[in-house]
Amino acid sequence: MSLMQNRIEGKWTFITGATAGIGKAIAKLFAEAGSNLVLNGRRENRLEKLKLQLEKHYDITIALASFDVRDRNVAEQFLNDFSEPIDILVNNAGLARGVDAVFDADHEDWDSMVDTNIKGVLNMTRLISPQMKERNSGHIINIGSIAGHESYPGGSVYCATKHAIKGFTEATKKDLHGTNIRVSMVSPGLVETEFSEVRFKGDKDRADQVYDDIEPLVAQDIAEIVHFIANRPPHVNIMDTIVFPVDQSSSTMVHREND
Ligand code: NDP
Ligand code: 8X3
Repeated sequence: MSLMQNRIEGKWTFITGATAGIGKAIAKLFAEAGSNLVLNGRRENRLEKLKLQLEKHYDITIALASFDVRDRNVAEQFLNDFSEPIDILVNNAGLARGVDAVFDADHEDWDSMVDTNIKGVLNMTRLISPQMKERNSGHIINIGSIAGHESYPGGSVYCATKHAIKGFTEATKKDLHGTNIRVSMVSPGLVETEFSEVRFKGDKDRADQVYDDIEPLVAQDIAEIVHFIANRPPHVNIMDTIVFPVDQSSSTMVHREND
């Protein structure tokens, strides 16, 4: 068997949050591997641009699913109208908002994290897992975080949402016990994407400081791990992958060159 065997060519992969960062990098890598794609995100213009770019280079079919993963009805409508089987679901869409302590954090920030990071994943999994179960085949890959394995000050609700994803991923695997459906999670540390800009509400300087004097992970690093997980032989289920930059040893232990 070749190490390079391609098991995802021709499959349909649904990626949430494909307009930026990790989701966009997964879309590019899976396109290169010949997977057909359903690309989700709220910024439709970005999805259209990505579709054009990928279709120019790869002989694959791409559908756009421009909706908010928090909106269960719109997601359901899309999936009712979409006739292709989803082989791989990558639940990637997510965000952090703010770094306030529990006693003075903003309710709206909390709602957006809980509704996107938890309920968005619940919505998509609930809507897509029945067809996988019916076919007795499929792979659900959730993007968790190191924040789902430990907690840090200022990250209470973000960490809570990612702990929820860890529990949900494990329980989903158990609900599907005895089927051929695989359920996996990837738990990254610091990845330089638009994540910190979103967390600091557009304050680019503050966002840049997160990655100052370290060599952070880049979205491609995580995309390669997602691809590796999806491309394993059908009997192999990678449950979780914790991945840090070398400069990071825990959420709060970050080695900066000038330290
Ligand atoms: P980015 O901000 O670069 O990308 C986030 C993506 O999620 C965008 O495509 C955004 O698209 C999408 N998104 C956000 N809210 C929604 C929504 N309600 N409906 C649909 N799509 C949505 O961040 P990352 O790429 O870094 O984040 C991707 C995932 O990785 C998240 O789950 C994050 O928690 C996780 N993660 C990130 C780490 C990091 O350090 N960057 C580390 C560990 C985990 P749009 O705005 O167009 O809707
Ligand atoms: C994102 C990584 O350390 O900001 O999940 O929580 S961290």
